[in-house]
Amino acid sequence: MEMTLRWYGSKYDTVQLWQIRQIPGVKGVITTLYNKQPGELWEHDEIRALRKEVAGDGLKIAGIESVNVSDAIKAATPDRDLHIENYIKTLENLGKEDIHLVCYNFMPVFDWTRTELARKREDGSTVLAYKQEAVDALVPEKMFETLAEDTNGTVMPGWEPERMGHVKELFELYKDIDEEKLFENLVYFLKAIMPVCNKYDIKMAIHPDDPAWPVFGLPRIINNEQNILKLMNAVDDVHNGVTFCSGSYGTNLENDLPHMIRVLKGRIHFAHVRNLKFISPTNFEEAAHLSEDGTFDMYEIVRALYETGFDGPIRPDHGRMIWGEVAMPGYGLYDRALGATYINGLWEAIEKGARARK
Ligand SMILES: [Mn+2]
Repeated sequence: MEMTLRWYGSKYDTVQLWQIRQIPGVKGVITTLYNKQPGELWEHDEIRALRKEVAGDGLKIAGIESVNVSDAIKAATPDRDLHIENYIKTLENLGKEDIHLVCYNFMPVFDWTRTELARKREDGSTVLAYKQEAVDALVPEKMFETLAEDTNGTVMPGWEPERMGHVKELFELYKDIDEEKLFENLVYFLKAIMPVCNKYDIKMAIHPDDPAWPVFGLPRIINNEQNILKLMNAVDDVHNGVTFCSGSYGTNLENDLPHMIRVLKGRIHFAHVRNLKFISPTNFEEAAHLSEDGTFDMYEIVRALYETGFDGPIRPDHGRMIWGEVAMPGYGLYDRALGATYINGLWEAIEKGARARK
């Protein structure tokens, strides 16, 4: 595995590349061109400039999270083929800059949903949290407003204010799209981009839906073992792969995370490793990475990745806000650095234990 940290770019992130470089074991970042709208073309020189900036601080781009898929592609509107053409050219430009991993998601309207961005825990740290009753009490248009004051002045991916201004129209776009139709649109998209992925060896890694059940009646298709395997089989090419996000698949306690990792062997190209603490099955908060702070057995998750030969980029995921840091919720430096160090420790112990037994 290759330990990385997500970085939003010098214009948007409170965390700097030089700080990331000082986290033990982190040699790469997962980043994006944050100013790009879904469907828009990423020019070759823009990607080159980003790569050079990252290299200037002694790091590499280990992957892109995300090249966002537009609602036109997800909902198959008349702009779909134009946007797919732009996506293909973008992948080609990424390949030319030696970038071989692209994370994306296929969630309608909302990239991910939390109902609190700063729930206070006993130790005074704050975390993102989700409570189904809070969602049920809201109309979707109000979702962003309820969160807006807790963003610490940052723009959160998937929750850009200009996008949220059009929530009603977005819902209209998806009114006839059920799970089957959404799945068909995803397969259409993947089949169209596989040739360029093969040419440049670009591994597409779909991020699961978060939470892993329908929110506001919107369809969910990447949420459990059965559905992700269905997608792997529908486009049976190694470049059609998975971002294994423990914190997203894990929102549904019925998902057996280590087992899912094992059945997806060879198709997991990117891993997001984090822990959740459940108060009830539909009320959870994002814990520290350490097993004992949450609900998941992080040792078993990392062991499953190790034993299936996972060799792609891995990153700690949302961290708690600690030590007075002011940053994008979930994306401060301190707790993610602790998470990276913890995962590195698990990995070293598992690897050396496995070697000693040979
Ligand atoms: Mn994730």
